[in-house]
Amino acid sequence: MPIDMSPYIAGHKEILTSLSPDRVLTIQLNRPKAYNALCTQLLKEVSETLVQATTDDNLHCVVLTGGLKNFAAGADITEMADKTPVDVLNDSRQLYWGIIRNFSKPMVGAINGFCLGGGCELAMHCDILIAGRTAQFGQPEINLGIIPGAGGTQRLTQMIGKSKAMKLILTGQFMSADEAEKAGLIAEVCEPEQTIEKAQSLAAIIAKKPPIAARLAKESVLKASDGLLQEGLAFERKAFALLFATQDKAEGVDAFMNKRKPTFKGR
Ligand code: CO8
Repeated sequence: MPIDMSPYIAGHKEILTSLSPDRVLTIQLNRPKAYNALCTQLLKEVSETLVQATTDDNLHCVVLTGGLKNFAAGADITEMADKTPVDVLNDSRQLYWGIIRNFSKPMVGAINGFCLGGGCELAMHCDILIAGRTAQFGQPEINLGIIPGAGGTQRLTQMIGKSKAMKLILTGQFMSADEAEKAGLIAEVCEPEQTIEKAQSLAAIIAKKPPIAARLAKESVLKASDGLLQEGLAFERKAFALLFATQDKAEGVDAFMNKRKPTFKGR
C-alpha cells in the first residue's frame, strides 16, 4: 500500500502521487470534473515526474492511473480549440510527449472509464495495461475534424491490427475492455475497484526484478516495433497540424463545446 501521499514534486496540482515502500510510484491524473482531459499543465506535471523518477534509485516501476472513474477523455478540447497549425507544430506538449515516450523504467497503466483520444494515446505509452470491466477505449478525434496526434494511428495499429484500428479511428466508436483484451490492447480485465491495486501488485513484482535488466527488457521489446514507428509518428504529427487549418475542425470543436451534432463539409 502507498504510504507517502505528499506530492512527489512540490507544487503539482493536476496529478496526485504516492510512493510505496516496494519502490512503486503511482501517478494519478487529477482533473475529475473534465474527465481528466489532458491539459498542458497536466502533461507537464506527468513528464516532470517521470524525469525525476528516471534518476530516483528508490523507484523501480511506475503505475499511471486516472483513478476509479475515468482514465482520460482526451486532450483538453477547450484549451486546443483556437490553435493554428503553426501553434500545433510549436506546441510545448510535444516536448512532454517526448519525455513520456522515452521514459526508461517499466510503467503499468490502470484504466477505468473513458480512455479516449490523447487519453488512449497516453495509456498506450504504458508498457502493460490493466483495465476495469467498464473501461472504454477509443480515438474519436475524427468527430472533431482531426486525427490522433500523439501516436494513436501508429501504436493502436501495431497493437490491435489495421482493421480494428481503422474501425476505431474512422468511426470514432469505442471498444469495451473485453474487446480490448481480446484485441491485445490490454493485458488483463478486472473489476473496476480492483484496477489500481492489481496494477500496483504487478508493478511491485516488476520492482523486485533487477532494475537494469528490466529497463533493457523494456527497451528491447519496444525495439520490436520501433523501425517504422518514427516515420509514422512524424507523418501523423504533420497531418494532425494540417487539420487545424480546416473548417471541419472548427465545426467539430464548436459542436463539441456547444453539445450539438457537427455538420462536416470537407473544407
Ligand atoms: N476536453 C475538455 N473537456 C472535456 C473533454 C475533453 N476531451 N471530455 C469531456 N470533457 C468535459 C465536458 O466538456 C464536460 O464538461 P462540463 O460538465 O463543464 O460541460 C465534462 O467533461 C463531462 O463531459 P460530458 O458532459 O460530455 O459527459 P458524457 O458522460 O455525456 O460524455 C464523453 C463523456 C463521451 C467522454 C464526452 O465528454 C466526449 O465525447 N468527450 C470528448 C472525447 C474526445 O473527443 N476525445 C478526443 C479529444 S481530441 C484529442 O485527444 C487529441 C486532439 C486534441 C485537439 C483537440 C482540439 C481540436
